[in-house]
Formats: sequence, structure tokens, C-alpha cells
Amino acid sequence: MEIPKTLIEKLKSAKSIIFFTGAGISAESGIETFRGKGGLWNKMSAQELASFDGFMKNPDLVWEWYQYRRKIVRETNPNAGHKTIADFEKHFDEVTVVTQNVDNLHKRAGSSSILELHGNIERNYCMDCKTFYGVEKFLESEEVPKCEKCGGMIRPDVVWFGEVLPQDIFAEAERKAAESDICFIVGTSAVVYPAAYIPIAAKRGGSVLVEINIEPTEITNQTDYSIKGKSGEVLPEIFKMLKEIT
Ligand code: BV8
Ligand code: ZN
Repeated sequence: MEIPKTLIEKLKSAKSIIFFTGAGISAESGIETFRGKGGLWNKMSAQELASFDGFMKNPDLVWEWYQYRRKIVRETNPNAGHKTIADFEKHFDEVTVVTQNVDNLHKRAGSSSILELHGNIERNYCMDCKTFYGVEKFLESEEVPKCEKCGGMIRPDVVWFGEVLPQDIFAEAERKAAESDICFIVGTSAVVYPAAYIPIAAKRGGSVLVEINIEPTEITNQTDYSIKGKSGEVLPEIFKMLKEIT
């Protein structure tokens, strides 16, 4: 992999950094991506499954799909990519992770400033009274559980297609992006909106865009640097080169 020296120079003088991440950063942990080969969306046409209509049409099937994904998440660990991002926090005034992922791996890797645009698969809530439940509560349920307080249907606390993102979190992510000096775009095909606006907000704010991906994406031609490689290898290499000159 080719890490440009000018990027390391820019990093040296940077104050605030954001990491905009997608499913690709979790691929080396063993969690399938959505659009890659054998990805989640291809197998289970997840576009319908990860939607409110899909859930209402077939609640137990969608619930089972999330239970299957939660099991995978429980059995995987953060990889070197997640851990390096957590390490960046010790070297810069401000590091923010803006993630589209719902797998909680950034938190488990030790990152402390995380904005989850699409929710978190390890949380559930009642569709009627909005009571939140931790994932351990219904670990073994094969059907959609019912709320203990009001009997309502329980759903995963993730943002489905056609649903609005948490406005406060999205606004905070836009602000951090606009104020950042450098915006890493890691492991995302950048096709899902409005999340994919975040790197655009960073660019508009004068940020240097650095893409890390195993293949070109929708955003590649807008980036200042596009580094081809696995995030679990590229991020540690960047961090190593940075430490050598600081
Ligand atoms: C909204 C949570 C509107 C759930 C997800 C028609 C109808 C309705 C909406 C739309 C429509 N047409 C367009 C839209 C908008 C839609 C959208 O953008 N669709 C796309 C597909 C065109 N967006 C929405 O619906 C959003 N809501 O617009 O609401 C609205 C407005 C007002 C009022 C009411 C409604 C909600 C979008 C959120 C959907 N939820 N996930 C769940 O996970 O179950 S999206 C899902 O895709 C994940 O969150 C995922 O993170 C995200 C993006 O995918 P990526 O992360 O990029 O993953 P992908 O597999 O695509 O790419 C992986 C990349 O990694 C690849 O580039 C690969 O090369 C790379 N890679 C692989 N390995 C590695 C690697 N890179 C580095 N290293 C490696 N080792
Ligand atoms: Zn309830």
C-alpha cells in the first residue's frame, strides 16, 4: 500500500479529525458488508428486511435476521482498524467517529466520541411506549418479543430505509465534519443518504478527504487521497508513519 508523505505531513499539523466509517471497517472482524460479494443485502435482499414495511409484513423473519446478526456481532471482536482509530484519540485534540455501522465495535475498541447515524443493533425499544431494552433481555427470543409495560412490539434500535436518522446526532456529525481538518472515509460505498453527505460537509468546510477502501467508490473522485487497501492494514501503517515523525 502507498501512503503519501504529504498526508502524514498534513496529519502532523491537524487538530481535529473525523473518521466516517461503514461496514468495510468491520469486514476484517468477520462481519459481512452489505454490498460486497456475499454481502448481507445480496443474500437476504436486506433492502426490504431493513425497512419498517419489511418488519410489519414479516416481523418474526426480520427479528430473526437481527438475532442472527447480533449473534455474529457477539462472536466477533474489533480489528486493528477500529483499535487504531481509538489510538488516534491519544494523539489529537479532537477525534470523532461518525459511523453508519450498528455493530458497536468502535465502542468496544475504546473510541470515546462516537456518533451512530444508524443506531445500534445491541439496543431494542417498544414501538408503542418507546421503552428501551438491552439486547441481553431477549437473547433467545425467536419471535418478536412483547413489551413488559404495554404489550407493544419490540424492534431493534436501528434506522431502517425510509426512516429518518436521529436529527440531533446527524446535526452534530455535520458540525464536526465541517469543523474537521481531516476526514477519513473508511470502508463505505458512500451510497446511503443522508449519511453519505457527511464527507461532503467535511469537504465544504475545507477538510482534507482521505479514503481508505479496497476498491474505488462513489466518493473517490471527491477525495484528496484515496488509499487502496484493507483498513485493518492501512490505518495502523498511517499511525506508525505518523509516530515516526512526531
Ligand atoms: C431516509 C441500519 C428519508 C439498518 C442502514 C427510496 C425509498 C426510501 C428511501 C430512499 C429511496 N431511495 C433512496 C433513499 C434514501 C435511502 C438510501 O440512501 N438508499 C440508498 C440505498 C440509495 N436512505 C434512507 O432510507 C435513509 N432514510 O432517507 O429517510 C425520510 C426523510 C424524511 C422523512 C422520512 C423519511 C435511512 C438509511 C439508513 C438505512 N439503514 N443500516 C441495518 O444495518 O440493519 S443502511 C446500511 O448501509 C448500513 O448502515 C451500512 O452501514 C450502510 C452503508 O453501507 P456501507 O456501510 O457503505 O456498506 P457497503 O457494504 O455498502 O460498503 C462496504 C464498503 O467497504 C465497500 O466499499 C467495500 O469495498 C469496502 N470494504 C470491504 N472490505 C474492506 C473495505 N474497505 C476497507 N477495508 C476492508 N477490509
Ligand atoms: Zn411498551
